[in-house]
Amino acid sequence: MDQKPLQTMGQQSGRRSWAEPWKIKMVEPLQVISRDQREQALREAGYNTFLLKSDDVYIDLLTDSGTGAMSDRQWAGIMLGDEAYAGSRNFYHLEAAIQNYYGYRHVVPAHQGRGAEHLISLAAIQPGQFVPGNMYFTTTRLHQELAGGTFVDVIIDQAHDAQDLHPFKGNIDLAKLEQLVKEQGADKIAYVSMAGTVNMAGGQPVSMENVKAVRALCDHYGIRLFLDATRMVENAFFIQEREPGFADKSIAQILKEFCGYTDGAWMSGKKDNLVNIGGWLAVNDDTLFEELRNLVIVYEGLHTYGGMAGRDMEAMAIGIAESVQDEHVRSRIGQVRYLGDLLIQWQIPIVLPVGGHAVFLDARGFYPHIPQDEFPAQTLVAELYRDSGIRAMERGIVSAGRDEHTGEQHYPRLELARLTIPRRVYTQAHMDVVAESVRAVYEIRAQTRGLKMVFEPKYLRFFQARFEPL
Ligand code: P70
Repeated sequence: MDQKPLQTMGQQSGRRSWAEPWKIKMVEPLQVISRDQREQALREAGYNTFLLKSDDVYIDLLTDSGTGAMSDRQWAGIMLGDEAYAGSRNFYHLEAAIQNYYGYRHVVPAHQGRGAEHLISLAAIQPGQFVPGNMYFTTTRLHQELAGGTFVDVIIDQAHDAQDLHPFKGNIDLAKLEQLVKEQGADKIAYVSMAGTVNMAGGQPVSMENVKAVRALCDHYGIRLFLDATRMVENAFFIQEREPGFADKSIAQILKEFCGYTDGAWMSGKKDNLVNIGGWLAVNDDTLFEELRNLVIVYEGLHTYGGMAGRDMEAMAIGIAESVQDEHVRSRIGQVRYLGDLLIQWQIPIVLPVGGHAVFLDARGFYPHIPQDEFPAQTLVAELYRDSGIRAMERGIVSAGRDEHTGEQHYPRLELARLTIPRRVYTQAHMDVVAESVRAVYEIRAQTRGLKMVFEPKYLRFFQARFEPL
């Protein structure tokens, strides 16, 4: 039998290979349970991957949130925690890192992203106002609604089409935004809520040109522009790669320029900032800052810790500096893309172009025979777990939930299963195992049946809903 010569990854792509800019110092053993045990675990978890025990999971691609590996420097920083109730030195390190890399004037710490979302929503939304944004995110929209606001999706249409190859599918559609402002009046717009790389669209970026144009429109109408900076570093990579004029700028320069067009940001530090827990809010306006600094003590903790231990703040300050290193971001997104490219070559339907933090499987492409209210993406994540113990996350109709006024389910066009890659945790070999499991599940797609929901919680139902096979 003829054997093809083996090729490295770089050779397969016609370039010199490159690798992660780190080596491994400590490992965490993994185990795989048997197929029968997985079947049982799935039943006990109500076919919801959020309800699985992590000991029953082999490769965990549920989320990139808080699941990254910290560096030796960050762990050293943990030992330097100053656990003073007030004025911890670690807070000042964190504040300086945010001011330096993101460029905002004032910093308010929070225990994680949704803590920060809660505060900004309370401070910046009057009941009855609208909050336009580039596609909803679950926790963000919920906090906007709990504060009395109504979220309006103003992302470009291409974002809702899994196959559209637009390089900046996270962009805001200026015409949609302006129409809303004209219809409602500028005083009915709380602020524009822009996310850097849009999670629910597949990790898709916003261009510098777009944020500039949105800024100009906001200035024209006197509206504030706030940024969900959770994965903004990854957004900066796409600008460097795709937008004319940015190839020679560093990720750090692009990040700071982008943030400079916005009035403030909230952050889940558990993603880009490379920590297991933490978040922050940062704004330029003095009055708004005073209000946020007052609110944080009610809901999170004193304004110099906001729900974090001193050591957590130190780890995040160091993580921020590491996160903007060009080599780090290139290898991080390179790994996501490696998995995506394998699936593309095997003609498995995924969201294109491959985004920053995850490969999103298009469940409609897998299961055209399963109607959306039989939960195709939920079915797909259950099938993947059954096949190999790999855990993914539903990002379709279950995540979209119900309309707060009518109680009707939202029917999002995107019905996706997210294979989310934690930062600095898994190897290329893990990605190969994942790709082969996705293929195995794809091959049996025609026999696969949907699910019915048998328990539905009131808030963010995807976390705790339970299902049974049809
Ligand atoms: C995920 C996580 C969190 C997140 C985010 C964006 C763009 C804010 C937050 C909130 C965790 C998650 C959250 C809700 C549903 C599923 C998973 N995203 N903005 O896995 O930050 O989690 O720190 O409160 O992506 O995508 P936090």
